[in-house]
Amino acid sequence: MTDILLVSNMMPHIQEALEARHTLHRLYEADDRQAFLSSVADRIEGVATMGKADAGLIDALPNLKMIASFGVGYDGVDAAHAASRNVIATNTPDVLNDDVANMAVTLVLTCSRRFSEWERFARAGRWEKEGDPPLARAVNGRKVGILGLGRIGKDIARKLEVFGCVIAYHGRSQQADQAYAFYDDLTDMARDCDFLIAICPGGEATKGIVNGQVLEALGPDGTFINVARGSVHDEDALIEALASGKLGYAGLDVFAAEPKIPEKLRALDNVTLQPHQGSATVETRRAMGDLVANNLLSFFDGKGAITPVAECADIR
Ligand code: NAP
Ligand code: 8YV
Repeated sequence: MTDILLVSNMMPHIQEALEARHTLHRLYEADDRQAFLSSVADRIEGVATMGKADAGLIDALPNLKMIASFGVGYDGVDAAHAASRNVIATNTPDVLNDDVANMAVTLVLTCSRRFSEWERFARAGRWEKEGDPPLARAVNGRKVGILGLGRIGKDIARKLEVFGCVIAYHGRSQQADQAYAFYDDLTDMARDCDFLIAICPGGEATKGIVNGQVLEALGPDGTFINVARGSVHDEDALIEALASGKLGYAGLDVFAAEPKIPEKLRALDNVTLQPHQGSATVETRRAMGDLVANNLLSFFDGKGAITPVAECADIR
């Protein structure tokens, strides 16, 4: 039996799978988290978390061996620090590709057809008073630039090709096995595209890379979709571009300071908002939870972690 710290309240099936074989300590239930942590710190070898484990937490646990994080994005886990302490960190890749890609495609269609706007229009009884709303835009034949052609980005590309979209991508390097047009400059790609979809990791390296210049290049007929992290866009610049009409439309699943969405953004008509729902289906969340539990079970059975993050790939 191993002592595992539950940093956050995780899905019951994760807790049940772990509790059948190990001892769980629930940090999220403690009134005094610091005192609780001190009382169990020496015993803890595993951590299960909803995407957060900073250097302070890692250093507070001298016998820590593994951090299993729920979610593929691990910008809230200090993986480099974990690796420097020989602690292995895992995430939940691949099992969520389909649903997150579906969210991106839904946002593309929702924005191009002004679905949320006309839904509000119909619901408010404006149709009978004002007549038909203005025409929307087709997606067939339109150019989509993907910022981050990784596991999910490729799935988005494949799905949007079925709708007749023409795909391009930007990343740190060109992928030899991909036929899509590669742009080494994000602004250039935005200028050439009708849609820009962000699906790269969050964190310092991508902080604010979708800035005012990129949004202006996308232009008044352009649409920005973010299913990556809110840190990837400059939120003030995004609000300004949408409000002034320099950018046509946005579909956002992620925000800079979740769960807060700025009032100014919520007030705009030319934006569709989702409360970070990319992977939020019963099926996908169950699969993500299974992977969190199975990573811990496999590791503490001596069979190794299943999906270590890149920084920890060499740790056994
Ligand atoms: P992935 O397979 O690692 O793909 C990431 C892609 O981003 C790669 O193509 C990579 O290409 C590119 N990239 C990395 N760093 C970059 C940089 N500094 N500048 C430009 N491009 C960069 O990851 P994934 O599984 O597809 O997931 C991607 C992200 O989606 C996650 O990290 C998470 O933040 C987000 N996500 C959101 C939700 C949601 O609910 N909205 C759900 C799941 C995931 P290069 O290496 O060539 O740069
Ligand atoms: C989850 C995500 O909503 O996997 C990710 O990176 O952003 C989403 O799947 C999140 O991890 C739940 O906390």
